[in-house]
Amino acid sequence: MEIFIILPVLCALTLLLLIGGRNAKQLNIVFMVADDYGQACLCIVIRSDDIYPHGALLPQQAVCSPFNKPFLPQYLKKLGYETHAIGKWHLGFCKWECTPTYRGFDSFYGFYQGAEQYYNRTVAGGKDFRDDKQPIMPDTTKYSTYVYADRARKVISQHDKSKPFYLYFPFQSVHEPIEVPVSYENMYSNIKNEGRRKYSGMVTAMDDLVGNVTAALKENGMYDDTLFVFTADNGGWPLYHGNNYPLRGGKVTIYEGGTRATAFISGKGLEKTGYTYNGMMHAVDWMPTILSAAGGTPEKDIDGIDQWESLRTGAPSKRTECIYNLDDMNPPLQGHAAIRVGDYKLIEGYPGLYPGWYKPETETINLQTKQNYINTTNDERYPKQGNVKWLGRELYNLKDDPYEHHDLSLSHLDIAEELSKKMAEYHKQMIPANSPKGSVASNPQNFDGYWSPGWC
Ligand SMILES: *[C@@H]1O[C@H](CO)[C@@H](O)[C@H](O)[C@H]1NC(C)=O
Ligand SMILES: *[C@@H]1O[C@H](CO)[C@@H](O)[C@H](O)[C@H]1NC(C)=O
Ligand SMILES: *[C@@H]1O[C@H](CO)[C@@H](O)[C@H](O)[C@H]1NC(C)=O
Ligand SMILES: [Ca+2]
Repeated sequence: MEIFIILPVLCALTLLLLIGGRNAKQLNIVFMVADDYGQACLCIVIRSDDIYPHGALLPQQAVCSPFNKPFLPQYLKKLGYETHAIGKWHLGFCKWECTPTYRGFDSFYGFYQGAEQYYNRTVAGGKDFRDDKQPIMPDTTKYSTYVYADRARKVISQHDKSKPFYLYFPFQSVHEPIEVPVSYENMYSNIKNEGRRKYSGMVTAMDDLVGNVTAALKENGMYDDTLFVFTADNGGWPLYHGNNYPLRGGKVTIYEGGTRATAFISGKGLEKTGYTYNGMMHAVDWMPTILSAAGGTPEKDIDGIDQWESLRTGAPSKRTECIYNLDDMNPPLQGHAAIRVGDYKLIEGYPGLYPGWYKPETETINLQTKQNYINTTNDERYPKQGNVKWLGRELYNLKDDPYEHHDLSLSHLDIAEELSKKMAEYHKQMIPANSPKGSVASNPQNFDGYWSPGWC
């Protein structure tokens, strides 16, 4: 029963806690993040003295994650950890200082952009793969999960067992493009829709990769000292055969379908196990939580809350509210914002492109035809730039109405006002995002065909 998954959340994370153990020596930690499988990468809460990029970084943008705060592996190294990253980076790469081995990782194996082809490892007209700093091209007949499994086996088997081990594993799976070996696709021959059949195969390939990591840790005698975290960065993308039903919306919406995900933690260090944790947890809490599990002391002036004690023992969450997003840029007039306080969630502005409830494609029409979507061109609730008629406020009680069917913003005006004020307080702390136009200097043709640092 190691891998069992239910619906958890960005803002009210439901976690399965499995198999504990005593915390004698420093834990090994494996932090796995599935891409577009659930939980929010929407969050753009800007309240620092450095400038954050806006939204998902494009390959040509000369910007990366700011330098004013250390990354988790930088703290872990001070605690004696060996730190490895395998998979997707997507935190900027226009100069070496932005890249993984300059930001706390002893090794990196993967790609810099947000997505790429699973075999030929190209995206937006460039090749994208690295072994540490070195551009490489792994066997293009090999599906990427196999390539990553080989690397995981290598770093685990070569690990100096006298030191604690940290593996950050942001999976390429199950982001589009929809590609998978036919053997995995054939496991779902009952699914008529081709895209959904392949997507299902991709999930199983990812599952096997988790099994590979587990097996390698066992073979190397590290498994019993390891804490696992598995989560996802945002909801499934309906357009690319992901599914969040019965939750509303999906990736690129602020509804729960875009912001809840699957997650579990398992292994060493947990005291209470075998249950579902319903406390509120935000994606930014992982950093101080993992640091605390590793024996470190998180800084106080960060947005993330150290939830290690709560997760370890099953105590109530230390978080009572969270921001989903505060975005003034997209769309420019309505913005795009949401906050949760207790059971209530207030959305202000544009909720996102896919605001409906989409059943898995085995049951309905192919979503690529878009027949099942609200036509946002005609629906005055989803105005385009220039149309400010719609107040753009929705209020839900997520405890009673987790699928966001019943807007309470008019019937519970006092609660809506209260949440709106809280959101305005966060808003005051915001600084403008840095979202530069693409730079021609980024062109991979200048770098032997690879997306490469050296142009900012
Ligand atoms: C990579 O693979 C995709 C999907 O098969 C294909 O469309 C694309 O043209 C390939 N690119 C290169 C550079 O081979
Ligand atoms: C690990 O990966 C290999 C292929 O690289 C595969 O044959 C094997 O079944 C996988 N699973 C486990 C649990 O090792
Ligand atoms: C949405 O409505 C507009 C205006 O009536 C129409 O031009 C467009 O084709 C519709 N889009 C879809 C996807 O049905
Ligand atoms: Ca994602």
